[in-house]
Amino acid sequence: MANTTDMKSAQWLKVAQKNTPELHHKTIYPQRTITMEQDPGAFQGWGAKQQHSFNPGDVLEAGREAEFILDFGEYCVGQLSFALSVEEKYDAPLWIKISFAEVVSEIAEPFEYQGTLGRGWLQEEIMTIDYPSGIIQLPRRYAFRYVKFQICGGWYRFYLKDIACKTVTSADVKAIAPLPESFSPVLRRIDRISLDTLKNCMQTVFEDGPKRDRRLWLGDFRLQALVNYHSFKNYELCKRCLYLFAGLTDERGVIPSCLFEKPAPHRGQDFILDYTALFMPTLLEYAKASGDLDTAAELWPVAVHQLKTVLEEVDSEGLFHDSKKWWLFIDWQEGLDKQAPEQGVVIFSLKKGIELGQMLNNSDDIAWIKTQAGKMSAAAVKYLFDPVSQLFVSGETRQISWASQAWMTIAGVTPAPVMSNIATVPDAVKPAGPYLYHYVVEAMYVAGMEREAQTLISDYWGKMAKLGADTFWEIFDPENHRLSPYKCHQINSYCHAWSCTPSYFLRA
Ligand code: RAM
Repeated sequence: MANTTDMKSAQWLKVAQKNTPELHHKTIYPQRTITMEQDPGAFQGWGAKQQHSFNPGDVLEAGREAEFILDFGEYCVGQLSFALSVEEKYDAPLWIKISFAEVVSEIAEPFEYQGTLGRGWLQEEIMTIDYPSGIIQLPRRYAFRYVKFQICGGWYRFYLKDIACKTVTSADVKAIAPLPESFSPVLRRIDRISLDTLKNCMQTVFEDGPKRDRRLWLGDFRLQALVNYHSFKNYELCKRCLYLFAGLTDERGVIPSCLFEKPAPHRGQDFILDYTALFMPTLLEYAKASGDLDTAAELWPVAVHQLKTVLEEVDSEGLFHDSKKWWLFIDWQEGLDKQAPEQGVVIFSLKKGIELGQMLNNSDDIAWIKTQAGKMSAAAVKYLFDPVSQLFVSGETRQISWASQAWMTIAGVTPAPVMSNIATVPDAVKPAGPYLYHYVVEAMYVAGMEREAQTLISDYWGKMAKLGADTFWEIFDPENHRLSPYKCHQINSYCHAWSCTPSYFLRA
């Protein structure tokens, strides 16, 4: 007989299933044909130059061999279809290679792939067609703005028309009003790009990226949900994601850091300590935004269990140590010491536990959570705060990083104005990507540095916008456009969930 935990998991996966959102579609057509040009001032050194404008009824035609690059004019997530026909003197199968690109470099440069992730994420299809006529519908869902067709036929002409993408999202774009004119044009543009990013990641779960990894990650989900509460307000999708996590805990009761929907919901292999801790805040934020206290009450034991699990890494004095049993994420920055930032994440999550516990009147749990939060805050000041620099330090090397100051500030452990102090330390370890930049901006708001926060949004996300981003990127270093945690910039995701948060700051 199935035990109670299994029964609960099955029940929760059913709740998740019931909350599968409605999907919205739109048909998008290519706007123009382009060529790729090397341009040192453009993102990753490549620009797109218009060849011809392109209208929905237009036909692409050639004989023998041809290459066409189409620009859809906006970022699309969906299925591509087109109609094919050939001259009567057709004498050989038609070979077609189709490559999709979120950004120009993906098709401007050949895929000489040596990255660490599966090559299958690079979006391309090769087909050989014996009888080229009628509508061709490509098999996958693609994420792109540009499509390259490379075609090879025989001694005949071929014709390509009705090229279109049927897009898909669970975001209801009608629910959104643009930011008021009182915001600067730069910030309004950043907001629009952020919402496009979120919309394209909103599918039957909050995906981290519609090109890659196309799955639900807890750390990304928390940030997407925050933006969603102030924009599309799809509470059903948030509920589905919470129940998927709760329904897929492992034998220790720990929720996975990522999960897959197909062929049936199942957990990924990664366990990130900071993500695990953040389940509690994510549940609280959902309850506050949606008013759905029933879900919060039902999943409260799961959230408490996550806190208990991460506390196993904290010593009797309240200090976090890396036992190497977990993946400590925080950011992709190489060499970043995670001790102090993790200490901050756990304190923050405990405090959110107190808040949710109070909403649900769970006095027993609140008592021990309070004790732990107090102990960890005291240990943070005693062992990780350096009175000379007036900054938090991390690990044995006593590393000074933005990550440590940001997370301690968010956690409310502020023996000094560390967010302004760090600005005077040029060699402090900086964030490498938008996920940590989000928390730096949040810490600035918490510290009352509203002007600095808005400047950072305009500078960092604004730089991506200036470089032509249609949606915000997974990783962005203004000094190194080809930075990739996976040793290949082409496999980076250029529409990435965790980068959509400027809209949260601008709209909340
Ligand atoms: C990557 C994804 C995802 C992130 C994890 C840590 O695989 O980009 O967004 O949450 O790493």
